[in-house]
This record gives sequence, structure tokens and C-alpha cells, in this order.
Amino acid sequence: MKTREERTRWFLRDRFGMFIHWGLYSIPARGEWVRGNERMTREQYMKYFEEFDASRYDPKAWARAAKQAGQKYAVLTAKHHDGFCLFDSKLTGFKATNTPAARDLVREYADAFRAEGIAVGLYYSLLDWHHDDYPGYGDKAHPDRDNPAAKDKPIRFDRYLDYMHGQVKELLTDYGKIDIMWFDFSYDEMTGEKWRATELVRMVRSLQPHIVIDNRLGGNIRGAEPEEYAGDFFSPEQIIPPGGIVDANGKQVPWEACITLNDNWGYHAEDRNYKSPKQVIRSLVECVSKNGNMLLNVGPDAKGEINRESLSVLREVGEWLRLNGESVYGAGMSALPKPEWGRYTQKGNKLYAHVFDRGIGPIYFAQLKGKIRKARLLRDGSELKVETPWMAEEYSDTAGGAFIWLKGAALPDEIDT
Ligand code: JFZ
Repeated sequence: MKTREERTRWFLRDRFGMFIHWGLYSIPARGEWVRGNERMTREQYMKYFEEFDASRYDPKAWARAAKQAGQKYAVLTAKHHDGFCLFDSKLTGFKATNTPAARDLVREYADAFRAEGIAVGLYYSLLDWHHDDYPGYGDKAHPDRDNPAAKDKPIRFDRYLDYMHGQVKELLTDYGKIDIMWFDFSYDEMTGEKWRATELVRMVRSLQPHIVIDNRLGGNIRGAEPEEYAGDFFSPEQIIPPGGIVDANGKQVPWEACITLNDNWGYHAEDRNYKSPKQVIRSLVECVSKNGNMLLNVGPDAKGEINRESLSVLREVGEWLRLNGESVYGAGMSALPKPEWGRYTQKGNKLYAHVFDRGIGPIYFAQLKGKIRKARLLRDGSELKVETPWMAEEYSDTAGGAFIWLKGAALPDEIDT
């Protein structure tokens, strides 16, 4: 069997992916938790099932947008907590092929992204608010959590687990090579072997030996001896861990921050709080400077389109990456401490200085006196002058440093956003 290092090599090199939350919840357009949050009954939610037509679903356009944005892999919600399947599962009728859309949306996604050379990942919710054998009453998130009518419903959780394992098997058997399996999520006692997690992970790895799995089946990926189901990468949500992630043995653990573009994963018609391209670029750089990845989310609308606001951010991030991607792809943490004016990323003996706060005059590089062979502006290849400060010896805090002049240079800082 492959080691985690072998499995995650491409993943850590690629650094930047597209997360896609899409499903029936895109119709009410109040986020992907709408059925749970609003305690909708199954009947109330079924009206979206009867209506879902995906009439403007064009996965090739999604794949082009991801490619242009510089995203190297993608993760699509094959099934979210509402239990609705974007794929043609043989194990349920609650699937896209039975809606007016009448298409296997996962197959089209996988084909389109693969054709663009983008690695294909699938998100699969462990929670299921549609399945009769998933605990409803008393569960903290379920739409039926305080519905008295659901109180005495007999549950056979093992039947749900057979179903869940069966669907994962379908996804990893019928759709070609799948690069990432993104399970979501464990909570309270619903964790680890409650999902028959070891059995599940063994099946996943036997079907797709190279696959990269997230850590949300539970277990402790940072422990000295992680469980077999603890996964390949840590998945902090809406957070960039301050110093990266290190395990109990002091070893770096692969991680990926998943980040929304506005404040919702699923499409939300009224949420206009989009991050700027500059925020996204700096967050991506921050992830790389801490050896992490970024999975940036889009929530296509009811018809299947990624909206203009999202596309415009993706385009600008992609334009920055086209010029500066060398400092992101295959790059990682530098051994040098974080500079005051921004962040470093590093690849071999090349240090990438991301200047967030230019200040005045030349930029100071602590500890690098006499060590900089040459300096170039990444976005256009132009030469930058390296000078040793003449007063360096007089100032203890500047001793051992070098200054680099960025005169006239167009810095990432100055991209108008
Ligand atoms: C989960 C989902 O509930 C959400 O809808 C979205 O898909 C997101 C990517 O993942 O949200 C979580 C899951 C786990 C935690 C927080 C939010 N957690 O462990 O803190």
C-alpha cells in the first residue's frame, strides 16, 4: 500500500482547489443547511426535488473557470446532508436522474474536469437527513430533531451504514479515477467506528489505491499513531492554522483550509459578502507559507451557474497565479521567520517574498546578508537591486540583513481590487 507521503505528493504540490456545493438547496438559496436550519419536513423539501432541472448546468464551463483560476483540483458535493444525490445511485430514488434534470451530474462533472486536467474529488456527507435509518429525533442537526412524530420511529442504523458504504462504492467504481474522497463530518459519538470507518477506508483504498482522503471520519490525524481511518489531510474550516499542522511526532501533517467565497457554502441569493481577489490571494499565500492547501468554495445557483461575482474573483486570482504561480505550486514553508512586511514561500533555494506591506524605501531581509545571489520580480522577471545596508553593523536589529530595492516595481500589493 502507498504511504501518506506518496499519496499526498501531488495534492501538496497543487495547493489550490475548487470546492463546489450544489444541490436541491440551491433553489431556496438560503445555504446548504436550509432543510435542517428551518426544520423543513420531507414533503416541504420534496418540492425542490420536483423542480430541480439543472437547465444551465455546464460542467465544462465550471472546469474552464477552475482552470483559469489556477485551481488544480476540485471537490463536488455528490451528496450533502440533505441526502440528495447528484449521481445515478442504484440504492436510492432521491437522485438527480429522477428530477427534471434527468442527468448524472457527477459523471458529467468528472468527465469535464478530467478533460481540463483538473484532479477530481468527491464530497460525501456522512449525515443523511433523508434516509429513514439515520437518527432524526434528538440528533442535534436533523430537521426532525424535535419533531414529536419522529420520536418513536424505529431506526436500524446498520442499514444506513450499508447504504452509505454502498454509495461510496458506487462513486469509486463507476466514475473512473477519483483523486480525493472528502467525507463530512463526524460529531459527538457519531465518529470513527460508528461509521464502520476502518472497513469503509479499506474499501476506498482497495478501489482507488492512490486516493487522498480527508480526516472527517474521525480519529486523530495528529496523534502519534493515527487510526487507519484518520485520513491523509487535516481539514480546518474557514481557518488557517497559525503555524501549520504538526503531529505528535513533530512531523508536518498535510492540511487543506476550506474557505467560502462569501459567507455560505451552498448558493445564497442575498449573501453579497464576497472576499476580494486580494484577500483570496493573500490567504492562499498564507496557506502555502504554512505548508497547506486552500480549497475555495463556489455555490452554483439553482440552474447550475456560478454567479458573476464568484467568477470575477476567480478570474483575478487566476491572473495573479498565471504570473506568480511559481511561488505557490510546489512551494511551501520557508525555514526563515515570517518577515514583518508579508510572507515567504520557498521552493528549493528560491525564496519568494510576498510583500503585503511595502512601507517606504527598500525591503529588509533579515539574516540574508551576503546570501542573496540575485533578486527578480516574479511577475515580469525584472531585476531588483540587492544592497547591503551601510549602517547595518550599527543597528543590532539589522545586522546580518540585506535590503532589496523594489523601485518602480508593480507589487501584488498594488493590484486594484
Ligand atoms: C460541514 C458542512 O456541515 C457544511 O455544510 C459544509 O459542507 C462544510 C464544508 O462542512 O460543516 C462543518 C463540518 C465540521 C465542522 C464545522 C463545519 N467542524 O468540525 O467544526
